Amino acid sequence: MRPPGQTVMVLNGPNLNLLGQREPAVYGAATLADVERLCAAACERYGYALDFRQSNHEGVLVDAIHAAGAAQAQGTLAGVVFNAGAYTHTSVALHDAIKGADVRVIELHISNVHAREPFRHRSWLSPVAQGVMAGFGVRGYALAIAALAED
Ligand code: CA2
Repeated sequence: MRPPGQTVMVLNGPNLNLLGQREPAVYGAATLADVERLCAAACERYGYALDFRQSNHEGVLVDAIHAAGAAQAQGTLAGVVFNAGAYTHTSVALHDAIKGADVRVIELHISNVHAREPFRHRSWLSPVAQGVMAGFGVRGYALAIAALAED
């Protein structure tokens, strides 16, 4: 069990700002604001502060991972729950950022990517992630925060 008082970064990639507005059959009805509330409640249970972010831009996500690595090295960050969206399947830059920052990342997907199109089966993040959470809907965010806390 990690000491409380740290921050958890929840980082969301491209198009996740549209959550709850389209494709409810795949991603559910919860909005990103709902996800932020759910994450805040999960963090509160473990005494964590929440740093919740979303960006549609790969470089902004790379910068966030670098900042997370620095915060983890200082002892102020427990880890990152990262839904990189479609960049999961394309981004060598995010793979390199996680590896270079030496930061604890839980890769997260709302949907079960392995039950979907073959192009979603490939992840550049999984080899550098501590673990992978997929297919539990937005509840997966809370489960991932619990996993960081109970590790
Ligand atoms: O299942 C997930 O969480 C994904 O990371 C979501 C990505 C997708 O590219 C990954 O393969 C799996 C897509 C995020 C886009 O989210 C939208 C939400 C509502 C409407 C349109 C897009």
